[in-house]
Amino acid sequence: MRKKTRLILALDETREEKAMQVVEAVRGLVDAVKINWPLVLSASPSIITKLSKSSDVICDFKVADIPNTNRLIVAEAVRLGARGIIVHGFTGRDSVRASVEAARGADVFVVTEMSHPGGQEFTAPVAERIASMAMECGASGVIAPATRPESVRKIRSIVGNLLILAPGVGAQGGSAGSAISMGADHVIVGRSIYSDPDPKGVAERICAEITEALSSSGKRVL
Ligand code: OMP
Repeated sequence: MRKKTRLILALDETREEKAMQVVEAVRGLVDAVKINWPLVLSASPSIITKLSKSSDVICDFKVADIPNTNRLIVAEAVRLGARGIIVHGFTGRDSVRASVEAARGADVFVVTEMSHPGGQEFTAPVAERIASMAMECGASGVIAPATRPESVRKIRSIVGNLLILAPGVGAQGGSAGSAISMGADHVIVGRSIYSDPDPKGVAERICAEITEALSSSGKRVL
C-alpha cells in the first residue's frame, strides 16, 4: 500500500453522493479509502468497484468465519476491486491463512486489539498472540488501536516490518501523532473527516500532524 500521507479515510458515510464528495475533497491527502458495511449496504457492493477506479480501496468487512467462508468473502471483495481487506484474527490461523490465499496478492490486515473501550475486554488480552499469528500466516499488516498508543508500541515490537494501521483517531479520542510516534504506519480516520463541513481542511491538519510526528521520531517522511 502507498505510504505517502499515511492517512486512510474511513468512509462510513452512508449517503453515496456525500461519500463521493468527501473522497473528492480529500484526493491526494489519503493513501487509501477504507469502506465498511454501512456504505456497502446503503449503496451496493458495486461501490467497491466505483471507488477503486480512483483510490486504493480497503474493504473493512472484519471477516470472521470458517476458512471456506472467509475465502469466499475475500475473493469476492478482491474481484470487485478491493486492494486490501480486514479480517479478524480470533477465528484462528486456518481462517486467516485461507484469507491470505484468497486475496491473491491483495493486502490482508488482521485485527489485533480493537480501539473502542470494549476492545479491552476480549481482544486486548490476546492481541499479541494474534499479531504473531498474523505474521506467521503471511498477512500484510495488522490493525492496532490509536486510542491506546502503548498497545501500538507493543504490537510493533512483535510484527517487525508488517504494516500497522491504527484506527480511533479523533472521534474515539486517539491522536494521529501519538499513534505514528508509537510505530503505526498509517492512521485510519472517519467521522472527524467525513462529518466535518471542511473534510479537506481536517485531512490537511492530520497530515501535518503525521509529518511532524515522523520527523520528530526521526522516521523518513516520504
Ligand atoms: P471513526 O471512529 O469514525 O474515525 O472511524 C473508525 C473506523 O475504523 C471505523 O470504520 C471502524 O469500523 C474502524 N475500526 C475501529 O474504529 N476500531 C478498530 O479496532 C478497528 C477498525 C477497523 O478495522 O478499521
